[in-house]
Amino acid sequence: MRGIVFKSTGSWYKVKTAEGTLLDCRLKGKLKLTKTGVTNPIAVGDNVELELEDGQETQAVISEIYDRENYIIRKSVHKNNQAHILASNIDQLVIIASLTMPRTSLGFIDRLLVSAESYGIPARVIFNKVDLLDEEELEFVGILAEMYASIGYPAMLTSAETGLNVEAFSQLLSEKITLLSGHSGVGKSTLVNAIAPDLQLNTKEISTYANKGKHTTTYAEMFELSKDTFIIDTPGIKELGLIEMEGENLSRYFPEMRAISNQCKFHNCSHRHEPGCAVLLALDQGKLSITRYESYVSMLEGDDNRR
Ligand SMILES: Nc1nc2c(ncn2[C@@H]2O[C@H](COP(=O)(O)OP(=O)(O)OP(=O)(O)O)[C@@H](O)[C@H]2O)c(=O)[nH]1
Ligand SMILES: [Mg+2]
Ligand SMILES: [Zn+2]
Repeated sequence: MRGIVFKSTGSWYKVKTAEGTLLDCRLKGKLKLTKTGVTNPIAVGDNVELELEDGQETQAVISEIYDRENYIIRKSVHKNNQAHILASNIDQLVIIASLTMPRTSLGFIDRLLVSAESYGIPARVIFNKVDLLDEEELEFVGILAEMYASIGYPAMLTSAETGLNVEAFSQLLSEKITLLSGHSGVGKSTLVNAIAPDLQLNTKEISTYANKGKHTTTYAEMFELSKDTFIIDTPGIKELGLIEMEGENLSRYFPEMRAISNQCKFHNCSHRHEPGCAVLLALDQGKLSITRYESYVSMLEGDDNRR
């Protein structure tokens, strides 16, 4: 029997079978051996083989894990050099951001986009809560959305409050497995509830957004919105791990830089100060976004620009 892992709570897993039954599962002993450096052997999104436990109808053991198409890791907060597989087999990353309450920094968005690039996962950006913006802010966020779209990340403005583009949001999730990410309080769960009221995800009034570490949603969990449409709601992720980037050029993960870096005079150009740099020239000519370039520099320098 085959199934998809919907939720992991330590040693138990909720797995949905192809027939649509939710089973409580544990791991068969031999599967507990984990890859070095990874704290969890099974992640949300994994395709697994199940065997019903003797005499049980709702309990099974996971006897096999099928190869992952991709997966996203998250560095463990507690253990150094330990990574946690957040989710696997993802079709797209949808970043939910908001300009206010809370403010999502462009650095945060760009970091997530770099992660998505490094995993080869298509990404989109949604600016939610636009009902809270004044005219000037609305214009600004419109320009941002156009900028992201122009470099390959379709972007859109939504409001779960007024219903603006909620239907379009629903459309873009259709028949895909989507990882939803974004700071706590930007409205991830509210947007999903708006298109799938039956799910009744927990949402929360937050009086202060100063502490972006507090999350209503506290674990990654997969939800089925309709047949073949799944979302993985995550606790407002601070950081997605990057695929090993040592010795590689970070600008590879900025598609707009990648597109022109072969025109730089030096093949290993860092696009910071080198003569004949096509990226610096394009910046000068207003062909590249300054905020994206700033994110690039800040990531190169290892700054924490996530908040
Ligand atoms: N004005 C306005 N408020 C919104 C909108 N979307 C969500 N909210 C409110 O923002 C608050 C936080 O929403 P949640 O959906 O819980 O946020 P979340 O992103 O799921 O947060 P975590 O689960 O903590 O990561 C709630 O009070 C929502 O009602 C919107 O478009 N406009
Ligand atoms: Mg939530
Ligand atoms: Zn260059």
